[in-house]
Amino acid sequence: MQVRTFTGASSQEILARIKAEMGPEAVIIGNRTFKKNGEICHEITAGIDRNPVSAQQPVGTMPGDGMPSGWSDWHKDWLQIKEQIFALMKPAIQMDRLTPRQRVALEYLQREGISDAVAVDLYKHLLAQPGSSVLECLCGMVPVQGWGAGGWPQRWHIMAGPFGNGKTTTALRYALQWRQRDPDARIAFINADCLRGNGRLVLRHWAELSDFLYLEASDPASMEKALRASREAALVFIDAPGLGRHGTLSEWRASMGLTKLKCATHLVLTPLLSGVQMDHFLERYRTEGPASIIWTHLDEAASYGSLVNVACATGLPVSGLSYGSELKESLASATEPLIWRLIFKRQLPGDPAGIATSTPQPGA
Ligand SMILES: Nc1nc2c(ncn2[C@@H]2O[C@H](COP(=O)(O)OP(=O)(O)O)[C@@H](O)[C@H]2O)c(=O)[nH]1
Ligand SMILES: [Mg+2]
Repeated sequence: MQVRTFTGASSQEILARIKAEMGPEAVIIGNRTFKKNGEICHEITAGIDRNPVSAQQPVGTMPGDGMPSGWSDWHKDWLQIKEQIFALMKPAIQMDRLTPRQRVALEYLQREGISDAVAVDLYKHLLAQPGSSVLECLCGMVPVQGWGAGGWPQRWHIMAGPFGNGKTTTALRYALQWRQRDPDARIAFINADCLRGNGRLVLRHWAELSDFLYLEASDPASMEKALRASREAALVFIDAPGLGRHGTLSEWRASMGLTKLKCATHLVLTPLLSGVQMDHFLERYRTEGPASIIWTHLDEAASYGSLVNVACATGLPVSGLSYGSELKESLASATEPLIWRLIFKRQLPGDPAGIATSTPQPGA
């Protein structure tokens, strides 16, 4: 077994280094937190069993397969170990070092489901920036880039995410909003989820009603044809299918000849999923290039801590907030006040009380 010890200012950073340098199969053997020159330092010891098979292959690869054998078990173990480490670190949060307001806000967020890793991170941000409010720190941790021409100049937009999360509905709503602002805009839909009957009919129906170009692509040849047919459009939505349990978005893009397409990818997620399930999706739907998170089914969720967890885990900005099943008045372009009102006051973007312009003051 190869054993290495890593030190750093945050456990998140150390875990990322362990994963990058030793691979996802590394197992945490020990951890400790200590003070050095008045600063909190973290030390994590990790080990990896180098068996003959994995020693011959680069980390994370396997001939003829996207994942090494037993990868998903290792990944699950890894996530559990990670949570345990952060649970151990939680006592390192000394609430009495925070102001009463900061304490109330942090405790509230923990009840709303922010992960231990995010709680520790926020705590460290608050200590590092004395006098700053919780919202100031959170804004630095949760990037926002609202949907619209200003933030998203790309022509091609891939809508990705698990089945039923609202990819097709969201793309239609984005397109309808765009059309309202620019009635002459040419908008196209490439339905790559066209093997499922119901969603296909809905999309075709609305595309025809709204005068959007509608194309279908279930393989690389028809995708290439569809991309060519839609090149005059100002805005093209590629509606991707949900992936099987072992599929990844980058594999799907490669299989459809989309690896080099200069596009934005919007990951459609719902806070109804959390914990291990969400981590599993984020791992499989990882993507390169400009990308965002669109949160859907907000009207059905009871708490919104996962919006912060996912932002911290992926670094991706939130672009849209969907809060109803209708095509109209159920999707808002994301803004910081809308997000913080949702998290701290559970106000949906469409709530009359949520349409005020001020930002909520957590702990007030
Ligand atoms: N309640 C609620 N339903 C939604 C929301 N977004 C989408 N839906 C509904 O969820 C179902 C699945 O949406 P769809 O766009 O077909 O999902 P897809 O499989 O990801 O393309 C449809 O009945 C939508 O009307 C939302 O924010 N809230
Ligand atoms: Mg769909």
